[in-house]
Amino acid sequence: MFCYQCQEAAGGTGCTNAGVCGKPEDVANLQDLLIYVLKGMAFLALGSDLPEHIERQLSVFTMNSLFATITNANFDHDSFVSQIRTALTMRDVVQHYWYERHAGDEASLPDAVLWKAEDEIQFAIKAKQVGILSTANEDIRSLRELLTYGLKGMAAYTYHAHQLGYPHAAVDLFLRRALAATLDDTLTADDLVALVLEAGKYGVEAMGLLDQANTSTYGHPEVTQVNIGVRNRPGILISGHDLKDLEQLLVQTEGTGVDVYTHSEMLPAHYYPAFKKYSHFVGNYGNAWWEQTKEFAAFNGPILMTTNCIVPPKASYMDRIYTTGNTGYPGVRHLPDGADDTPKDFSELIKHAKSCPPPTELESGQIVGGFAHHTVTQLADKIVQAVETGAIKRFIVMAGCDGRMKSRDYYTEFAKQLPHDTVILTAGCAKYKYNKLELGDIGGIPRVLDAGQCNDSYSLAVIALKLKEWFGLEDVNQLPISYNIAWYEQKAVIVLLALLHLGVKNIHLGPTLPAFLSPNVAQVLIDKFGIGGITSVEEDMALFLGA
Ligand code: SF4
Ligand code: SF3
Repeated sequence: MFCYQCQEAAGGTGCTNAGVCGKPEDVANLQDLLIYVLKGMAFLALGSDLPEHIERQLSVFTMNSLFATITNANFDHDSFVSQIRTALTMRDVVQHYWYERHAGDEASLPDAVLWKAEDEIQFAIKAKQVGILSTANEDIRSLRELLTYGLKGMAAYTYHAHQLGYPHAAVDLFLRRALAATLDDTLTADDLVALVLEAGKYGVEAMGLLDQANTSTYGHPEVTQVNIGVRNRPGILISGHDLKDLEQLLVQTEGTGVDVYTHSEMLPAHYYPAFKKYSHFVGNYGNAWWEQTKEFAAFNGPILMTTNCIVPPKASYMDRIYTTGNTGYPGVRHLPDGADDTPKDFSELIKHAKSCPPPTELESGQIVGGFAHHTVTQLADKIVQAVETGAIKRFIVMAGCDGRMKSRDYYTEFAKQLPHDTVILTAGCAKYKYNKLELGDIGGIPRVLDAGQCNDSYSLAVIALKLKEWFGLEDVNQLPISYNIAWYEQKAVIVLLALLHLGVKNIHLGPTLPAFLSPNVAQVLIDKFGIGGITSVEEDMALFLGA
């Protein structure tokens, strides 16, 4: 195996035996093979007139498959084998339509279309030939992977939007075009750079679509005090990013005597008006994903993982963890989709919860959030005044991911040392590094404004564009905003590309720059966009605040 898609890539270069994340070699290889088949399918689909229902099926299958390969989403060998089998069957169907337009053109078909296999042994052999290192040129490899990781993030956003009934044909088409482009040996590094930047454009579209899907379905996030303590009843802990799963769980647990708590990226669900009406939706339990091994043990009740991030479960709660959607873990029960768009059946989970003791309290009190673009727009007068009077001197975007590396303490320290006339804009699980510090407020505006999940980073872009408008500026880079973003997995890649598309410059990425950026590709990002890493809290503070 060779994988370098996340920030924890072993030795800062890549995982080669097993993932630091816990992904075993066989699963990593199967993920590579699945992506290879997706590329072949994309190639065929681009050259075919597909009936609408097949087109849609293909788009949904592609987004599900890409999502399943995101870091910490799915560790289950069998589910990848079955996904590859389905992909090969679908590829045959699409190939049939391709031949209708290209009879006699078989010689132009790439290997990703032509290879065939019957059994798992052949899968394993092929998988070893089509991994990341099969692209020999380091810069082309880097650009292909940067693009693919952006597509994975994009697929996660369109998946959630699709779940809520919001498809996006143009984004689906781009996904296909970009996947197929990674097979094309005639593309130069410049061609691929252009595609990577174009991915940012579609990233903005995908995130905008998800924002529309979420807010139309569940209302605009509101300023909310979220309880971080527990009650004395059995509970279910729901983690990941899938709001529809949460909705169905809240409906099915109502009146059962079972409470529902959020973990990690599900915290911002509390900000939505649609979920506030459930009195058994108690609060948020614990912190970011990487603390789950101790927090899930203490929760005592069943845990539902709706998306990434899963840490290989400990024996102490292995029998209490469930996966659903695109997540999976060997030996963990998987709750399937409902048939024909009916809700998922969570009765097993609820029954399980009833037999468990209430959660052990980890902490008590409240944290505040709900500062997505709609709320911030309502605070416009207050914010403009605070900036004009000098009460707010600078905004620091500290969105992104949290992670287990000690070096991420940098972000806690950075937040602590920021002067009192600065405001942190955040989204994603990165917030857990500072959302429980007493950072106070500026004239009633909290110094940490949480817009929501990493999926809601779109809100931060909208806020930046609004600030530009309120202050009558020409360029978003004239704003008193600095970007000190923490990244971990591939959704952060599409957020970064989206910000670049919106013209944001001088973004700092940490705790380390991606291993998948070759020196030349990194240099392009530095030259074109002023991308940088992080150094020490003191040096970066001076840099960001212009001291
Ligand atoms: Fe390594 Fe990250 Fe890949 Fe896991 S996802 S195998 S930690 S690079
Ligand atoms: Fe977090 Fe996995 Fe990225 Fe969604 S939950 S931000 S790491």
